[in-house]
Amino acid sequence: MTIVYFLNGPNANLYGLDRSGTYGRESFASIRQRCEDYAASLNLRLEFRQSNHEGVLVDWIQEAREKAAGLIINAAGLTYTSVAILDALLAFEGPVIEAHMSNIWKREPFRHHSYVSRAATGVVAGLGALGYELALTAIARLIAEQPAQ
Ligand code: DHK
Repeated sequence: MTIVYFLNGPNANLYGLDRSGTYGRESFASIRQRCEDYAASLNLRLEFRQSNHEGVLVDWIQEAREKAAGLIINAAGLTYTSVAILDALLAFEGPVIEAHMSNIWKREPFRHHSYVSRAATGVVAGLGALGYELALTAIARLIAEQPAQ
């Protein structure tokens, strides 16, 4: 079965609990379940993970090089700072989708520059967890359309 890694960065575990409402009311556990169910309907095996630690995310991206056909990442606050995550993503050969719950370009200027984007095939932002389902749709299609090795 085709394996896709969906990696989530710092504080994503707080979605639904954040009082500003920026990331909606749905809990991270519920979003995860929704993504797993949707991935299964696309015949994808999903590795949906979250870490607050940059090095752990780098390790998972390196692991994905060996195991995954595609990768979706919401690096959260590390999007704007992490050359290490960018370098790990550049070493990943399959399609990469950068995902954000919020529309990062509508927010503070420091969220307008993404290191992740340099390694991303495409970007989904501002659509909440719906964007995660769209990212899964896109990655399934991109993997299926890849030329045979
Ligand atoms: C999530 C975060 O935690 C923020 O640090 C980013 C991103 C935006 C999101 O929209 O999912 O700036």
